[in-house]
Amino acid sequence: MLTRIDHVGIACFDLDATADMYRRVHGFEVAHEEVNEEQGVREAMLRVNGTDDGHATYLQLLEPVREDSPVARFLARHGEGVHHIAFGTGDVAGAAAEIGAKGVRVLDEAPRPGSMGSSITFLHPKDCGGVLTELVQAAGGSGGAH
Ligand code: CMX
Ligand code: CO
Repeated sequence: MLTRIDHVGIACFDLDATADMYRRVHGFEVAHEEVNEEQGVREAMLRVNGTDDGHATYLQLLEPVREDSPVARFLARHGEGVHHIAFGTGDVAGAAAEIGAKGVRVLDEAPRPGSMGSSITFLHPKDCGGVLTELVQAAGGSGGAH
């Protein structure tokens, strides 16, 4: 079951400048920053609000750390902007199996590490109305802090 919007991923060329814009214009602060080598990104999580499953909704700013990464390819083709939407679930492997059984391409054989100790997997945008879709299980399972 998908229970919340975990984050909206936004591709940018300059993470620090984009985070500054969100601080100045929207009043959002960076709650967390990390490099995910496997995904090829430096990312900043801007917490927007808490959700009624005990977790939260974020903006995820993404700056590529190598040219052969999905975010670098996206920026080259489309420029800066919304890259993906991520839904939260208490069971990412179960949700991916359930959705995969409906004929949607799941892009990872097994969940991979995501932001803040979460487990993530992606659904192909061509099977989701043109939207690259991520499923996220927060660290500590369905009831833990995110
Ligand atoms: N949203 C919507 N459509 C997208 C897209 C996106 N983010 N990225 C690519 N596409 C579309 C392209 O427009 C293209 O469509 P057309 O054939 O109609 O032109 C098609 O998908 C293939 O594009 P591509 O440039 O060949 O794309 P890639 O080789 O990068 O493959 C995808 C696309 C989705 C399989 C790949 O980006 C992927 O595996 N993504 C998952 C991992 C990821 O994005 N990680 C970064 C985020 C990490 C995080 O959130 O923590
Ligand atoms: Co994401």
